[in-house]
Amino acid sequence: MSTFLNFGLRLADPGEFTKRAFLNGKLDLVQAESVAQLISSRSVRAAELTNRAFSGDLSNRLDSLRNDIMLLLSACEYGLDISEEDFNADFNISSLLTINNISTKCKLFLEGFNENRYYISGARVVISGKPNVGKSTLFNALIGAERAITSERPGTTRDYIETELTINSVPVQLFDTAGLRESCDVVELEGVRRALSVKNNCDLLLEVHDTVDYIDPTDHIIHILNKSDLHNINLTPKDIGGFLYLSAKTGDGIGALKSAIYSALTGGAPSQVDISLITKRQADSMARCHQHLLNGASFFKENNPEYELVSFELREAIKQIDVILGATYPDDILSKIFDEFCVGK
Ligand SMILES: Nc1nc2c(ncn2[C@@H]2O[C@H](COP(=O)(O)OP(=O)(O)O)[C@@H](O)[C@H]2O)c(=O)[nH]1
Ligand SMILES: [Mg+2]
Repeated sequence: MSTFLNFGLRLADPGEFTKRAFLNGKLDLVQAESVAQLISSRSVRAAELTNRAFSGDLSNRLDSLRNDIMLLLSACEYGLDISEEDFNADFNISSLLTINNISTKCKLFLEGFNENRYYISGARVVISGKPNVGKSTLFNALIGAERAITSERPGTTRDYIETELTINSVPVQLFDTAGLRESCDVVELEGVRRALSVKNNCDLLLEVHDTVDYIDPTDHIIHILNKSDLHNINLTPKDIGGFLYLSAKTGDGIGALKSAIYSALTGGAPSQVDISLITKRQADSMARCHQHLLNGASFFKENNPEYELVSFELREAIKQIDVILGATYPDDILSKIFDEFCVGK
């Protein structure tokens, strides 16, 4: 290889082959992104969905959505041209219905992504809480193995440890963190700092308590009241409202916790969606497209529809679909996408 390199041969950049296929119009950006996703798929569902994107089925759906918006845009441009006397209230109502239908389609795309995103990218789930509440014991109970060291001495977990497991086919990266407490020990403080950084960058937090603390019910947090084997006699259902009550030590309630994790990540029922957006980049653009359609609809609702403004919003919505498909793209987006590929793809 070094001989060839001396002759001027160079190694391919990450994702270079796929990038060239994209730049030469053989693949659109959705298909190009699906190559990397397909390779890193960690669940059958992820492989199925990324395969639908690779085959062009997702792009066809997006094209059809773009077409719907384009047709409405043409109608509105026509509305701009006709005089006020010719203004047709029926046209206004039917256009409003159409824009609402299209925005529902966008919403379905977004909901489908939310249901499926963790099947595709995996979820970061972090166990957090004060020292000694049973975080490491819970970590071991969830993975069904003695991985984390547990002890009655607070401050046993000095850093964080992580492992991979699947919960109902959703790939989960599970983190056990150091208990958050004030300390003068430099090593422990570093553990706490790292625990905070993992905690701030997760998809779902399992906050463990061993007493009934005040809790603020927030999305993306499951509050767990651990050690049910010790104090279940004294607690009423009212005391434990908002908590998932379990014993990490005996395993009682671990099944219910896994179901709660699955529901929090996917919305509960197995997804019916067979074609889904597959990256956050795509979903972010779809959310912007949806917002432009909602803005557009608000200009119809008046008795005197403002077609200039509707047209503007429809054009902006179309631009977002073009961004998803890669019909228009800023250069830095391309390097961001393809740099994540491994060499030789
Ligand atoms: N009785 C009982 N003890 C528990 C339970 N979970 C953890 N412990 C004990 O609490 C102590 C601290 O547990 P550990 O998992 O190290 O806590 P961490 O500091 O939050 O990681 C250990 O002695 C565990 O055996 C539980 O569900 N029931
Ligand atoms: Mg621990």
